[in-house]
Amino acid sequence: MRRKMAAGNWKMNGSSAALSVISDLAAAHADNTDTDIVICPPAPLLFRASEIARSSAVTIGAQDCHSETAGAFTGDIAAPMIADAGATHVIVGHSERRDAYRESNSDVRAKAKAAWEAGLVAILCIGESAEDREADNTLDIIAGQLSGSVPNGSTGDNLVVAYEPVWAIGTGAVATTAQIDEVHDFIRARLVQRFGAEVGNAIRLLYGGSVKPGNAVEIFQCDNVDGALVGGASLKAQDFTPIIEALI
Ligand code: G2H
Repeated sequence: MRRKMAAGNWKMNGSSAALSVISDLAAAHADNTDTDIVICPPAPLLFRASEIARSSAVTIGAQDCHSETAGAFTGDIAAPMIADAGATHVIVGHSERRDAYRESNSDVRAKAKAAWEAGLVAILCIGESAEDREADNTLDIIAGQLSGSVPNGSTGDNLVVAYEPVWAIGTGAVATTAQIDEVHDFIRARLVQRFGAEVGNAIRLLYGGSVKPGNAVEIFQCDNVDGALVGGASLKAQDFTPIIEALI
């Protein structure tokens, strides 16, 4: 049985005042031992967020890391720094970074490897564009992203793959359960083929892209959906809580 996961990606939103969302979630889910709840705030909030979440059901993740451990990389954050701030997870390869910063599959692979070396769980994002889907290339794109972005050596629990169709991110458009099933079953098969049944079946698969309280229950009924990576609806405890509860 894979543990369920609800991961919130705050993107470039939030301030120290928003950290009350973490204490609210921790209080609301004090008895929740079934679901991993991960909040990924902007980097300046990581340390305080980790302090607030300490000993609660909430854990903290970063939104990106550099592939090197230190050096002359102005503005970047190394994976060991994220761990040092008390976080346990890091998102790598989000489509916004693949797009805005031209991150390639090999860049994402190096970041995931750096995350593992720092003892972090990598939440590795993949997903096709609207053009890819219209051209019926979805599974080819997913296959290429998986083979190119996922490093060798997954132990199962150090990797979470988030399928986020780019056309569904922040748009309100959600993939149908048939579309989610098709892609998640494909990802699972590829992971089992590459890492073997034990590891491949242990890696959690999240769906992301306009997940809201109103659509979470239906999405979570898909066999190979182990949770969600949630953007906008993770910014308020009252929106994120029903999504977490839909997983329990
Ligand atoms: C996709 C998702 C979070 P939203 O980026 O990763 O954002 O839920 O706002 O579509």
